[in-house]
Amino acid sequence: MGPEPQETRSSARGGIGTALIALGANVPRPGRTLRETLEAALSDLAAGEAPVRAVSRFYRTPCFPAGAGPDYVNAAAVLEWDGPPRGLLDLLHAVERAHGRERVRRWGRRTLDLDLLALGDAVLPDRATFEAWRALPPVAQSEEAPGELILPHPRMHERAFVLVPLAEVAPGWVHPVLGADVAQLCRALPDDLRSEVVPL
Ligand code: PH2
Ligand code: MG
Ligand code: MG
Repeated sequence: MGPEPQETRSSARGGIGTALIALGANVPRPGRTLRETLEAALSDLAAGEAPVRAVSRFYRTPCFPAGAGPDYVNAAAVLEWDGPPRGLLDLLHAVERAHGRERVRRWGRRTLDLDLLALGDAVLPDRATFEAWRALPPVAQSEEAPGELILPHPRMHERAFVLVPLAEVAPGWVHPVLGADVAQLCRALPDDLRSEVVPL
């Protein structure tokens, strides 16, 4: 077999084998800045069979929900991943653990959070389940966590700390349910939310 056609390997097109991830941290590890933790995580991902194709700038962002914790540093990246979704999730969790992440409380303080936002144009486990999670009222969102992988991430299109960095590395990725690309989703956010996301 020859090399894969160029278009399936391109980072920004959101084709097969393209994973979009969000990186975040709001508790520094001893002797490291938040940014250094995210940079170390990106090196680990590259070493762990998920080549990193593009990385956004690093941003300081107020914790969501407001007042729930210290500011985060957030970034977004495009990875190459041709295996099953579960394998990538396992890799992300392994890298989180290697950087001191303990899964104690949802939306708690964290030394490293790696969220899988999308894998190509996959909708998992199916459209109806995605829609049910997308429509979850805000109170239930803080109390319920899906037991299975939902893709795209059901909140990604609402969050400036995800979309602003993502718009740098995958502006043309089209959300397979909403039908808008990342640049459009980002522009649709309220100005005040977008302006809270400030490059380091
Ligand atoms: N992640 C959370 C909860 N709140 N707030 C910001 N600013 N950035 C995050 O990455 C973030 C958050 C849960 O994963
Ligand atoms: Mg998160
Ligand atoms: Mg997470």
